[in-house]
Amino acid sequence: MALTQYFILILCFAGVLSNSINISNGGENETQPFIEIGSKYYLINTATTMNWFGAVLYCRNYDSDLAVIESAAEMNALNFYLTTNEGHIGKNFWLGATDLADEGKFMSLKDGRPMLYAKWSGGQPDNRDQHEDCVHLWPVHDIFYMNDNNCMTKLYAICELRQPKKSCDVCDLKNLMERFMQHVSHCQN
Ligand SMILES: [Ca+2]
Ligand SMILES: [Ca+2]
Repeated sequence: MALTQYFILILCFAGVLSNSINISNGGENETQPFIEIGSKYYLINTATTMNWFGAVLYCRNYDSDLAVIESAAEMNALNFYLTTNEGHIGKNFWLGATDLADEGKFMSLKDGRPMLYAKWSGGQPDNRDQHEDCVHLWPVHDIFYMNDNNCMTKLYAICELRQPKKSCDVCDLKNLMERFMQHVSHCQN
């Protein structure tokens, strides 16, 4: 039994190490086509418009989630990028927030909790025609704000990586080492 546990631990340990090596060797290529904007890595799709559900699936296909803006700092960083990089201004981008489940209560798709941050455009969210349940970035005079829109409207998508911080790999390794040391001390007792 103990031998099996050690074997599993070694396999896990090897897996963590190989991940770390890939990241250190991969450098910037590791996160492509994601780009670092502020504290997160985003994939900004400007090739194909899709409805909100299509945008959710599109991001999942890249092991990411439809972006959820959680602070003014994130909003400002994204706004700056979108308004200073050609080809983004004038476009609308779906975000990972919706009040589909409970009208008026906008929830984050990422964690199922209420949206932490919102920068609504004037008069929004208005649930126009009682049919606007999905949140998107909307350029108003070249600055992006949020608006609720019909989920079937075809817009572009912004995805965000789930664990953008490379330091998380260090956390995983640290946790694994702690578990390993606990196991060793348990065996010695
Ligand atoms: Ca609504
Ligand atoms: Ca609206």
